[in-house]
Amino acid sequence: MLVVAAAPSAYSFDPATTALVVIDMQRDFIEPGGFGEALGNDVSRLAAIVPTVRELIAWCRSRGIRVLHTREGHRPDLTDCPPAKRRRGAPKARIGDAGPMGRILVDGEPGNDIVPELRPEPEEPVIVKPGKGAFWATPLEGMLRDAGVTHLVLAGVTTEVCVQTTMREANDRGYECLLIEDATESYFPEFKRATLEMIRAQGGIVGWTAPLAALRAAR
Ligand code: TIU
Repeated sequence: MLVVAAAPSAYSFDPATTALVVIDMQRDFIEPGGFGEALGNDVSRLAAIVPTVRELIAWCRSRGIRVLHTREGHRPDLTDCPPAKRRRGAPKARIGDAGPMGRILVDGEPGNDIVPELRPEPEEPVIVKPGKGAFWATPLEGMLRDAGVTHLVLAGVTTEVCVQTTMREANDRGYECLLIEDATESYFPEFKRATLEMIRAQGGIVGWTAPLAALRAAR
């Protein structure tokens, strides 16, 4: 077992039964012209964590921790995109509309690719998800169960939307979850701060948080 100096308390895990889930580090959220910008966000904040996420992935690979990636993406016919989701907000371009990186938030389009710095290894699963949470309408839970995974390390974007939703889904399914503080980011700094606080409040009601340096120092 390795022990991380995490908040609100020490987080213990066995690399053999742990998976890193890297959430939605895709061009749609990180580069101009994708879904994030279409919603009116300044996407430049998110690119700043790419080097840290890259280090985290490399560390996990070197420790034999399974690495999984997710992308938020819809089928080209949008049959997995509820009209309520497509209508939401007043975006410059809606899901499925043509944008500078291809159709917005559609699987297979250039904008839906994971950023090149974080390209998955061929053996690493990439879960394409139609929702904010990575468990909804995906094979993730069965994949984790088949692999005997009990602990999840989480990273990615955005902290309070897809990352927090996934962490809550995982927590309700019995996984012990650690969110890496400097490997997640939001378009809204105050939402990131609040999300980290609410996750570890009440004795870790949703799980644990720690910076990458604490994970690297785990013994
Ligand atoms: N809008 C926003 O903050 N996030 C999303 O729509 N998806 C993810 O967080 N991946």
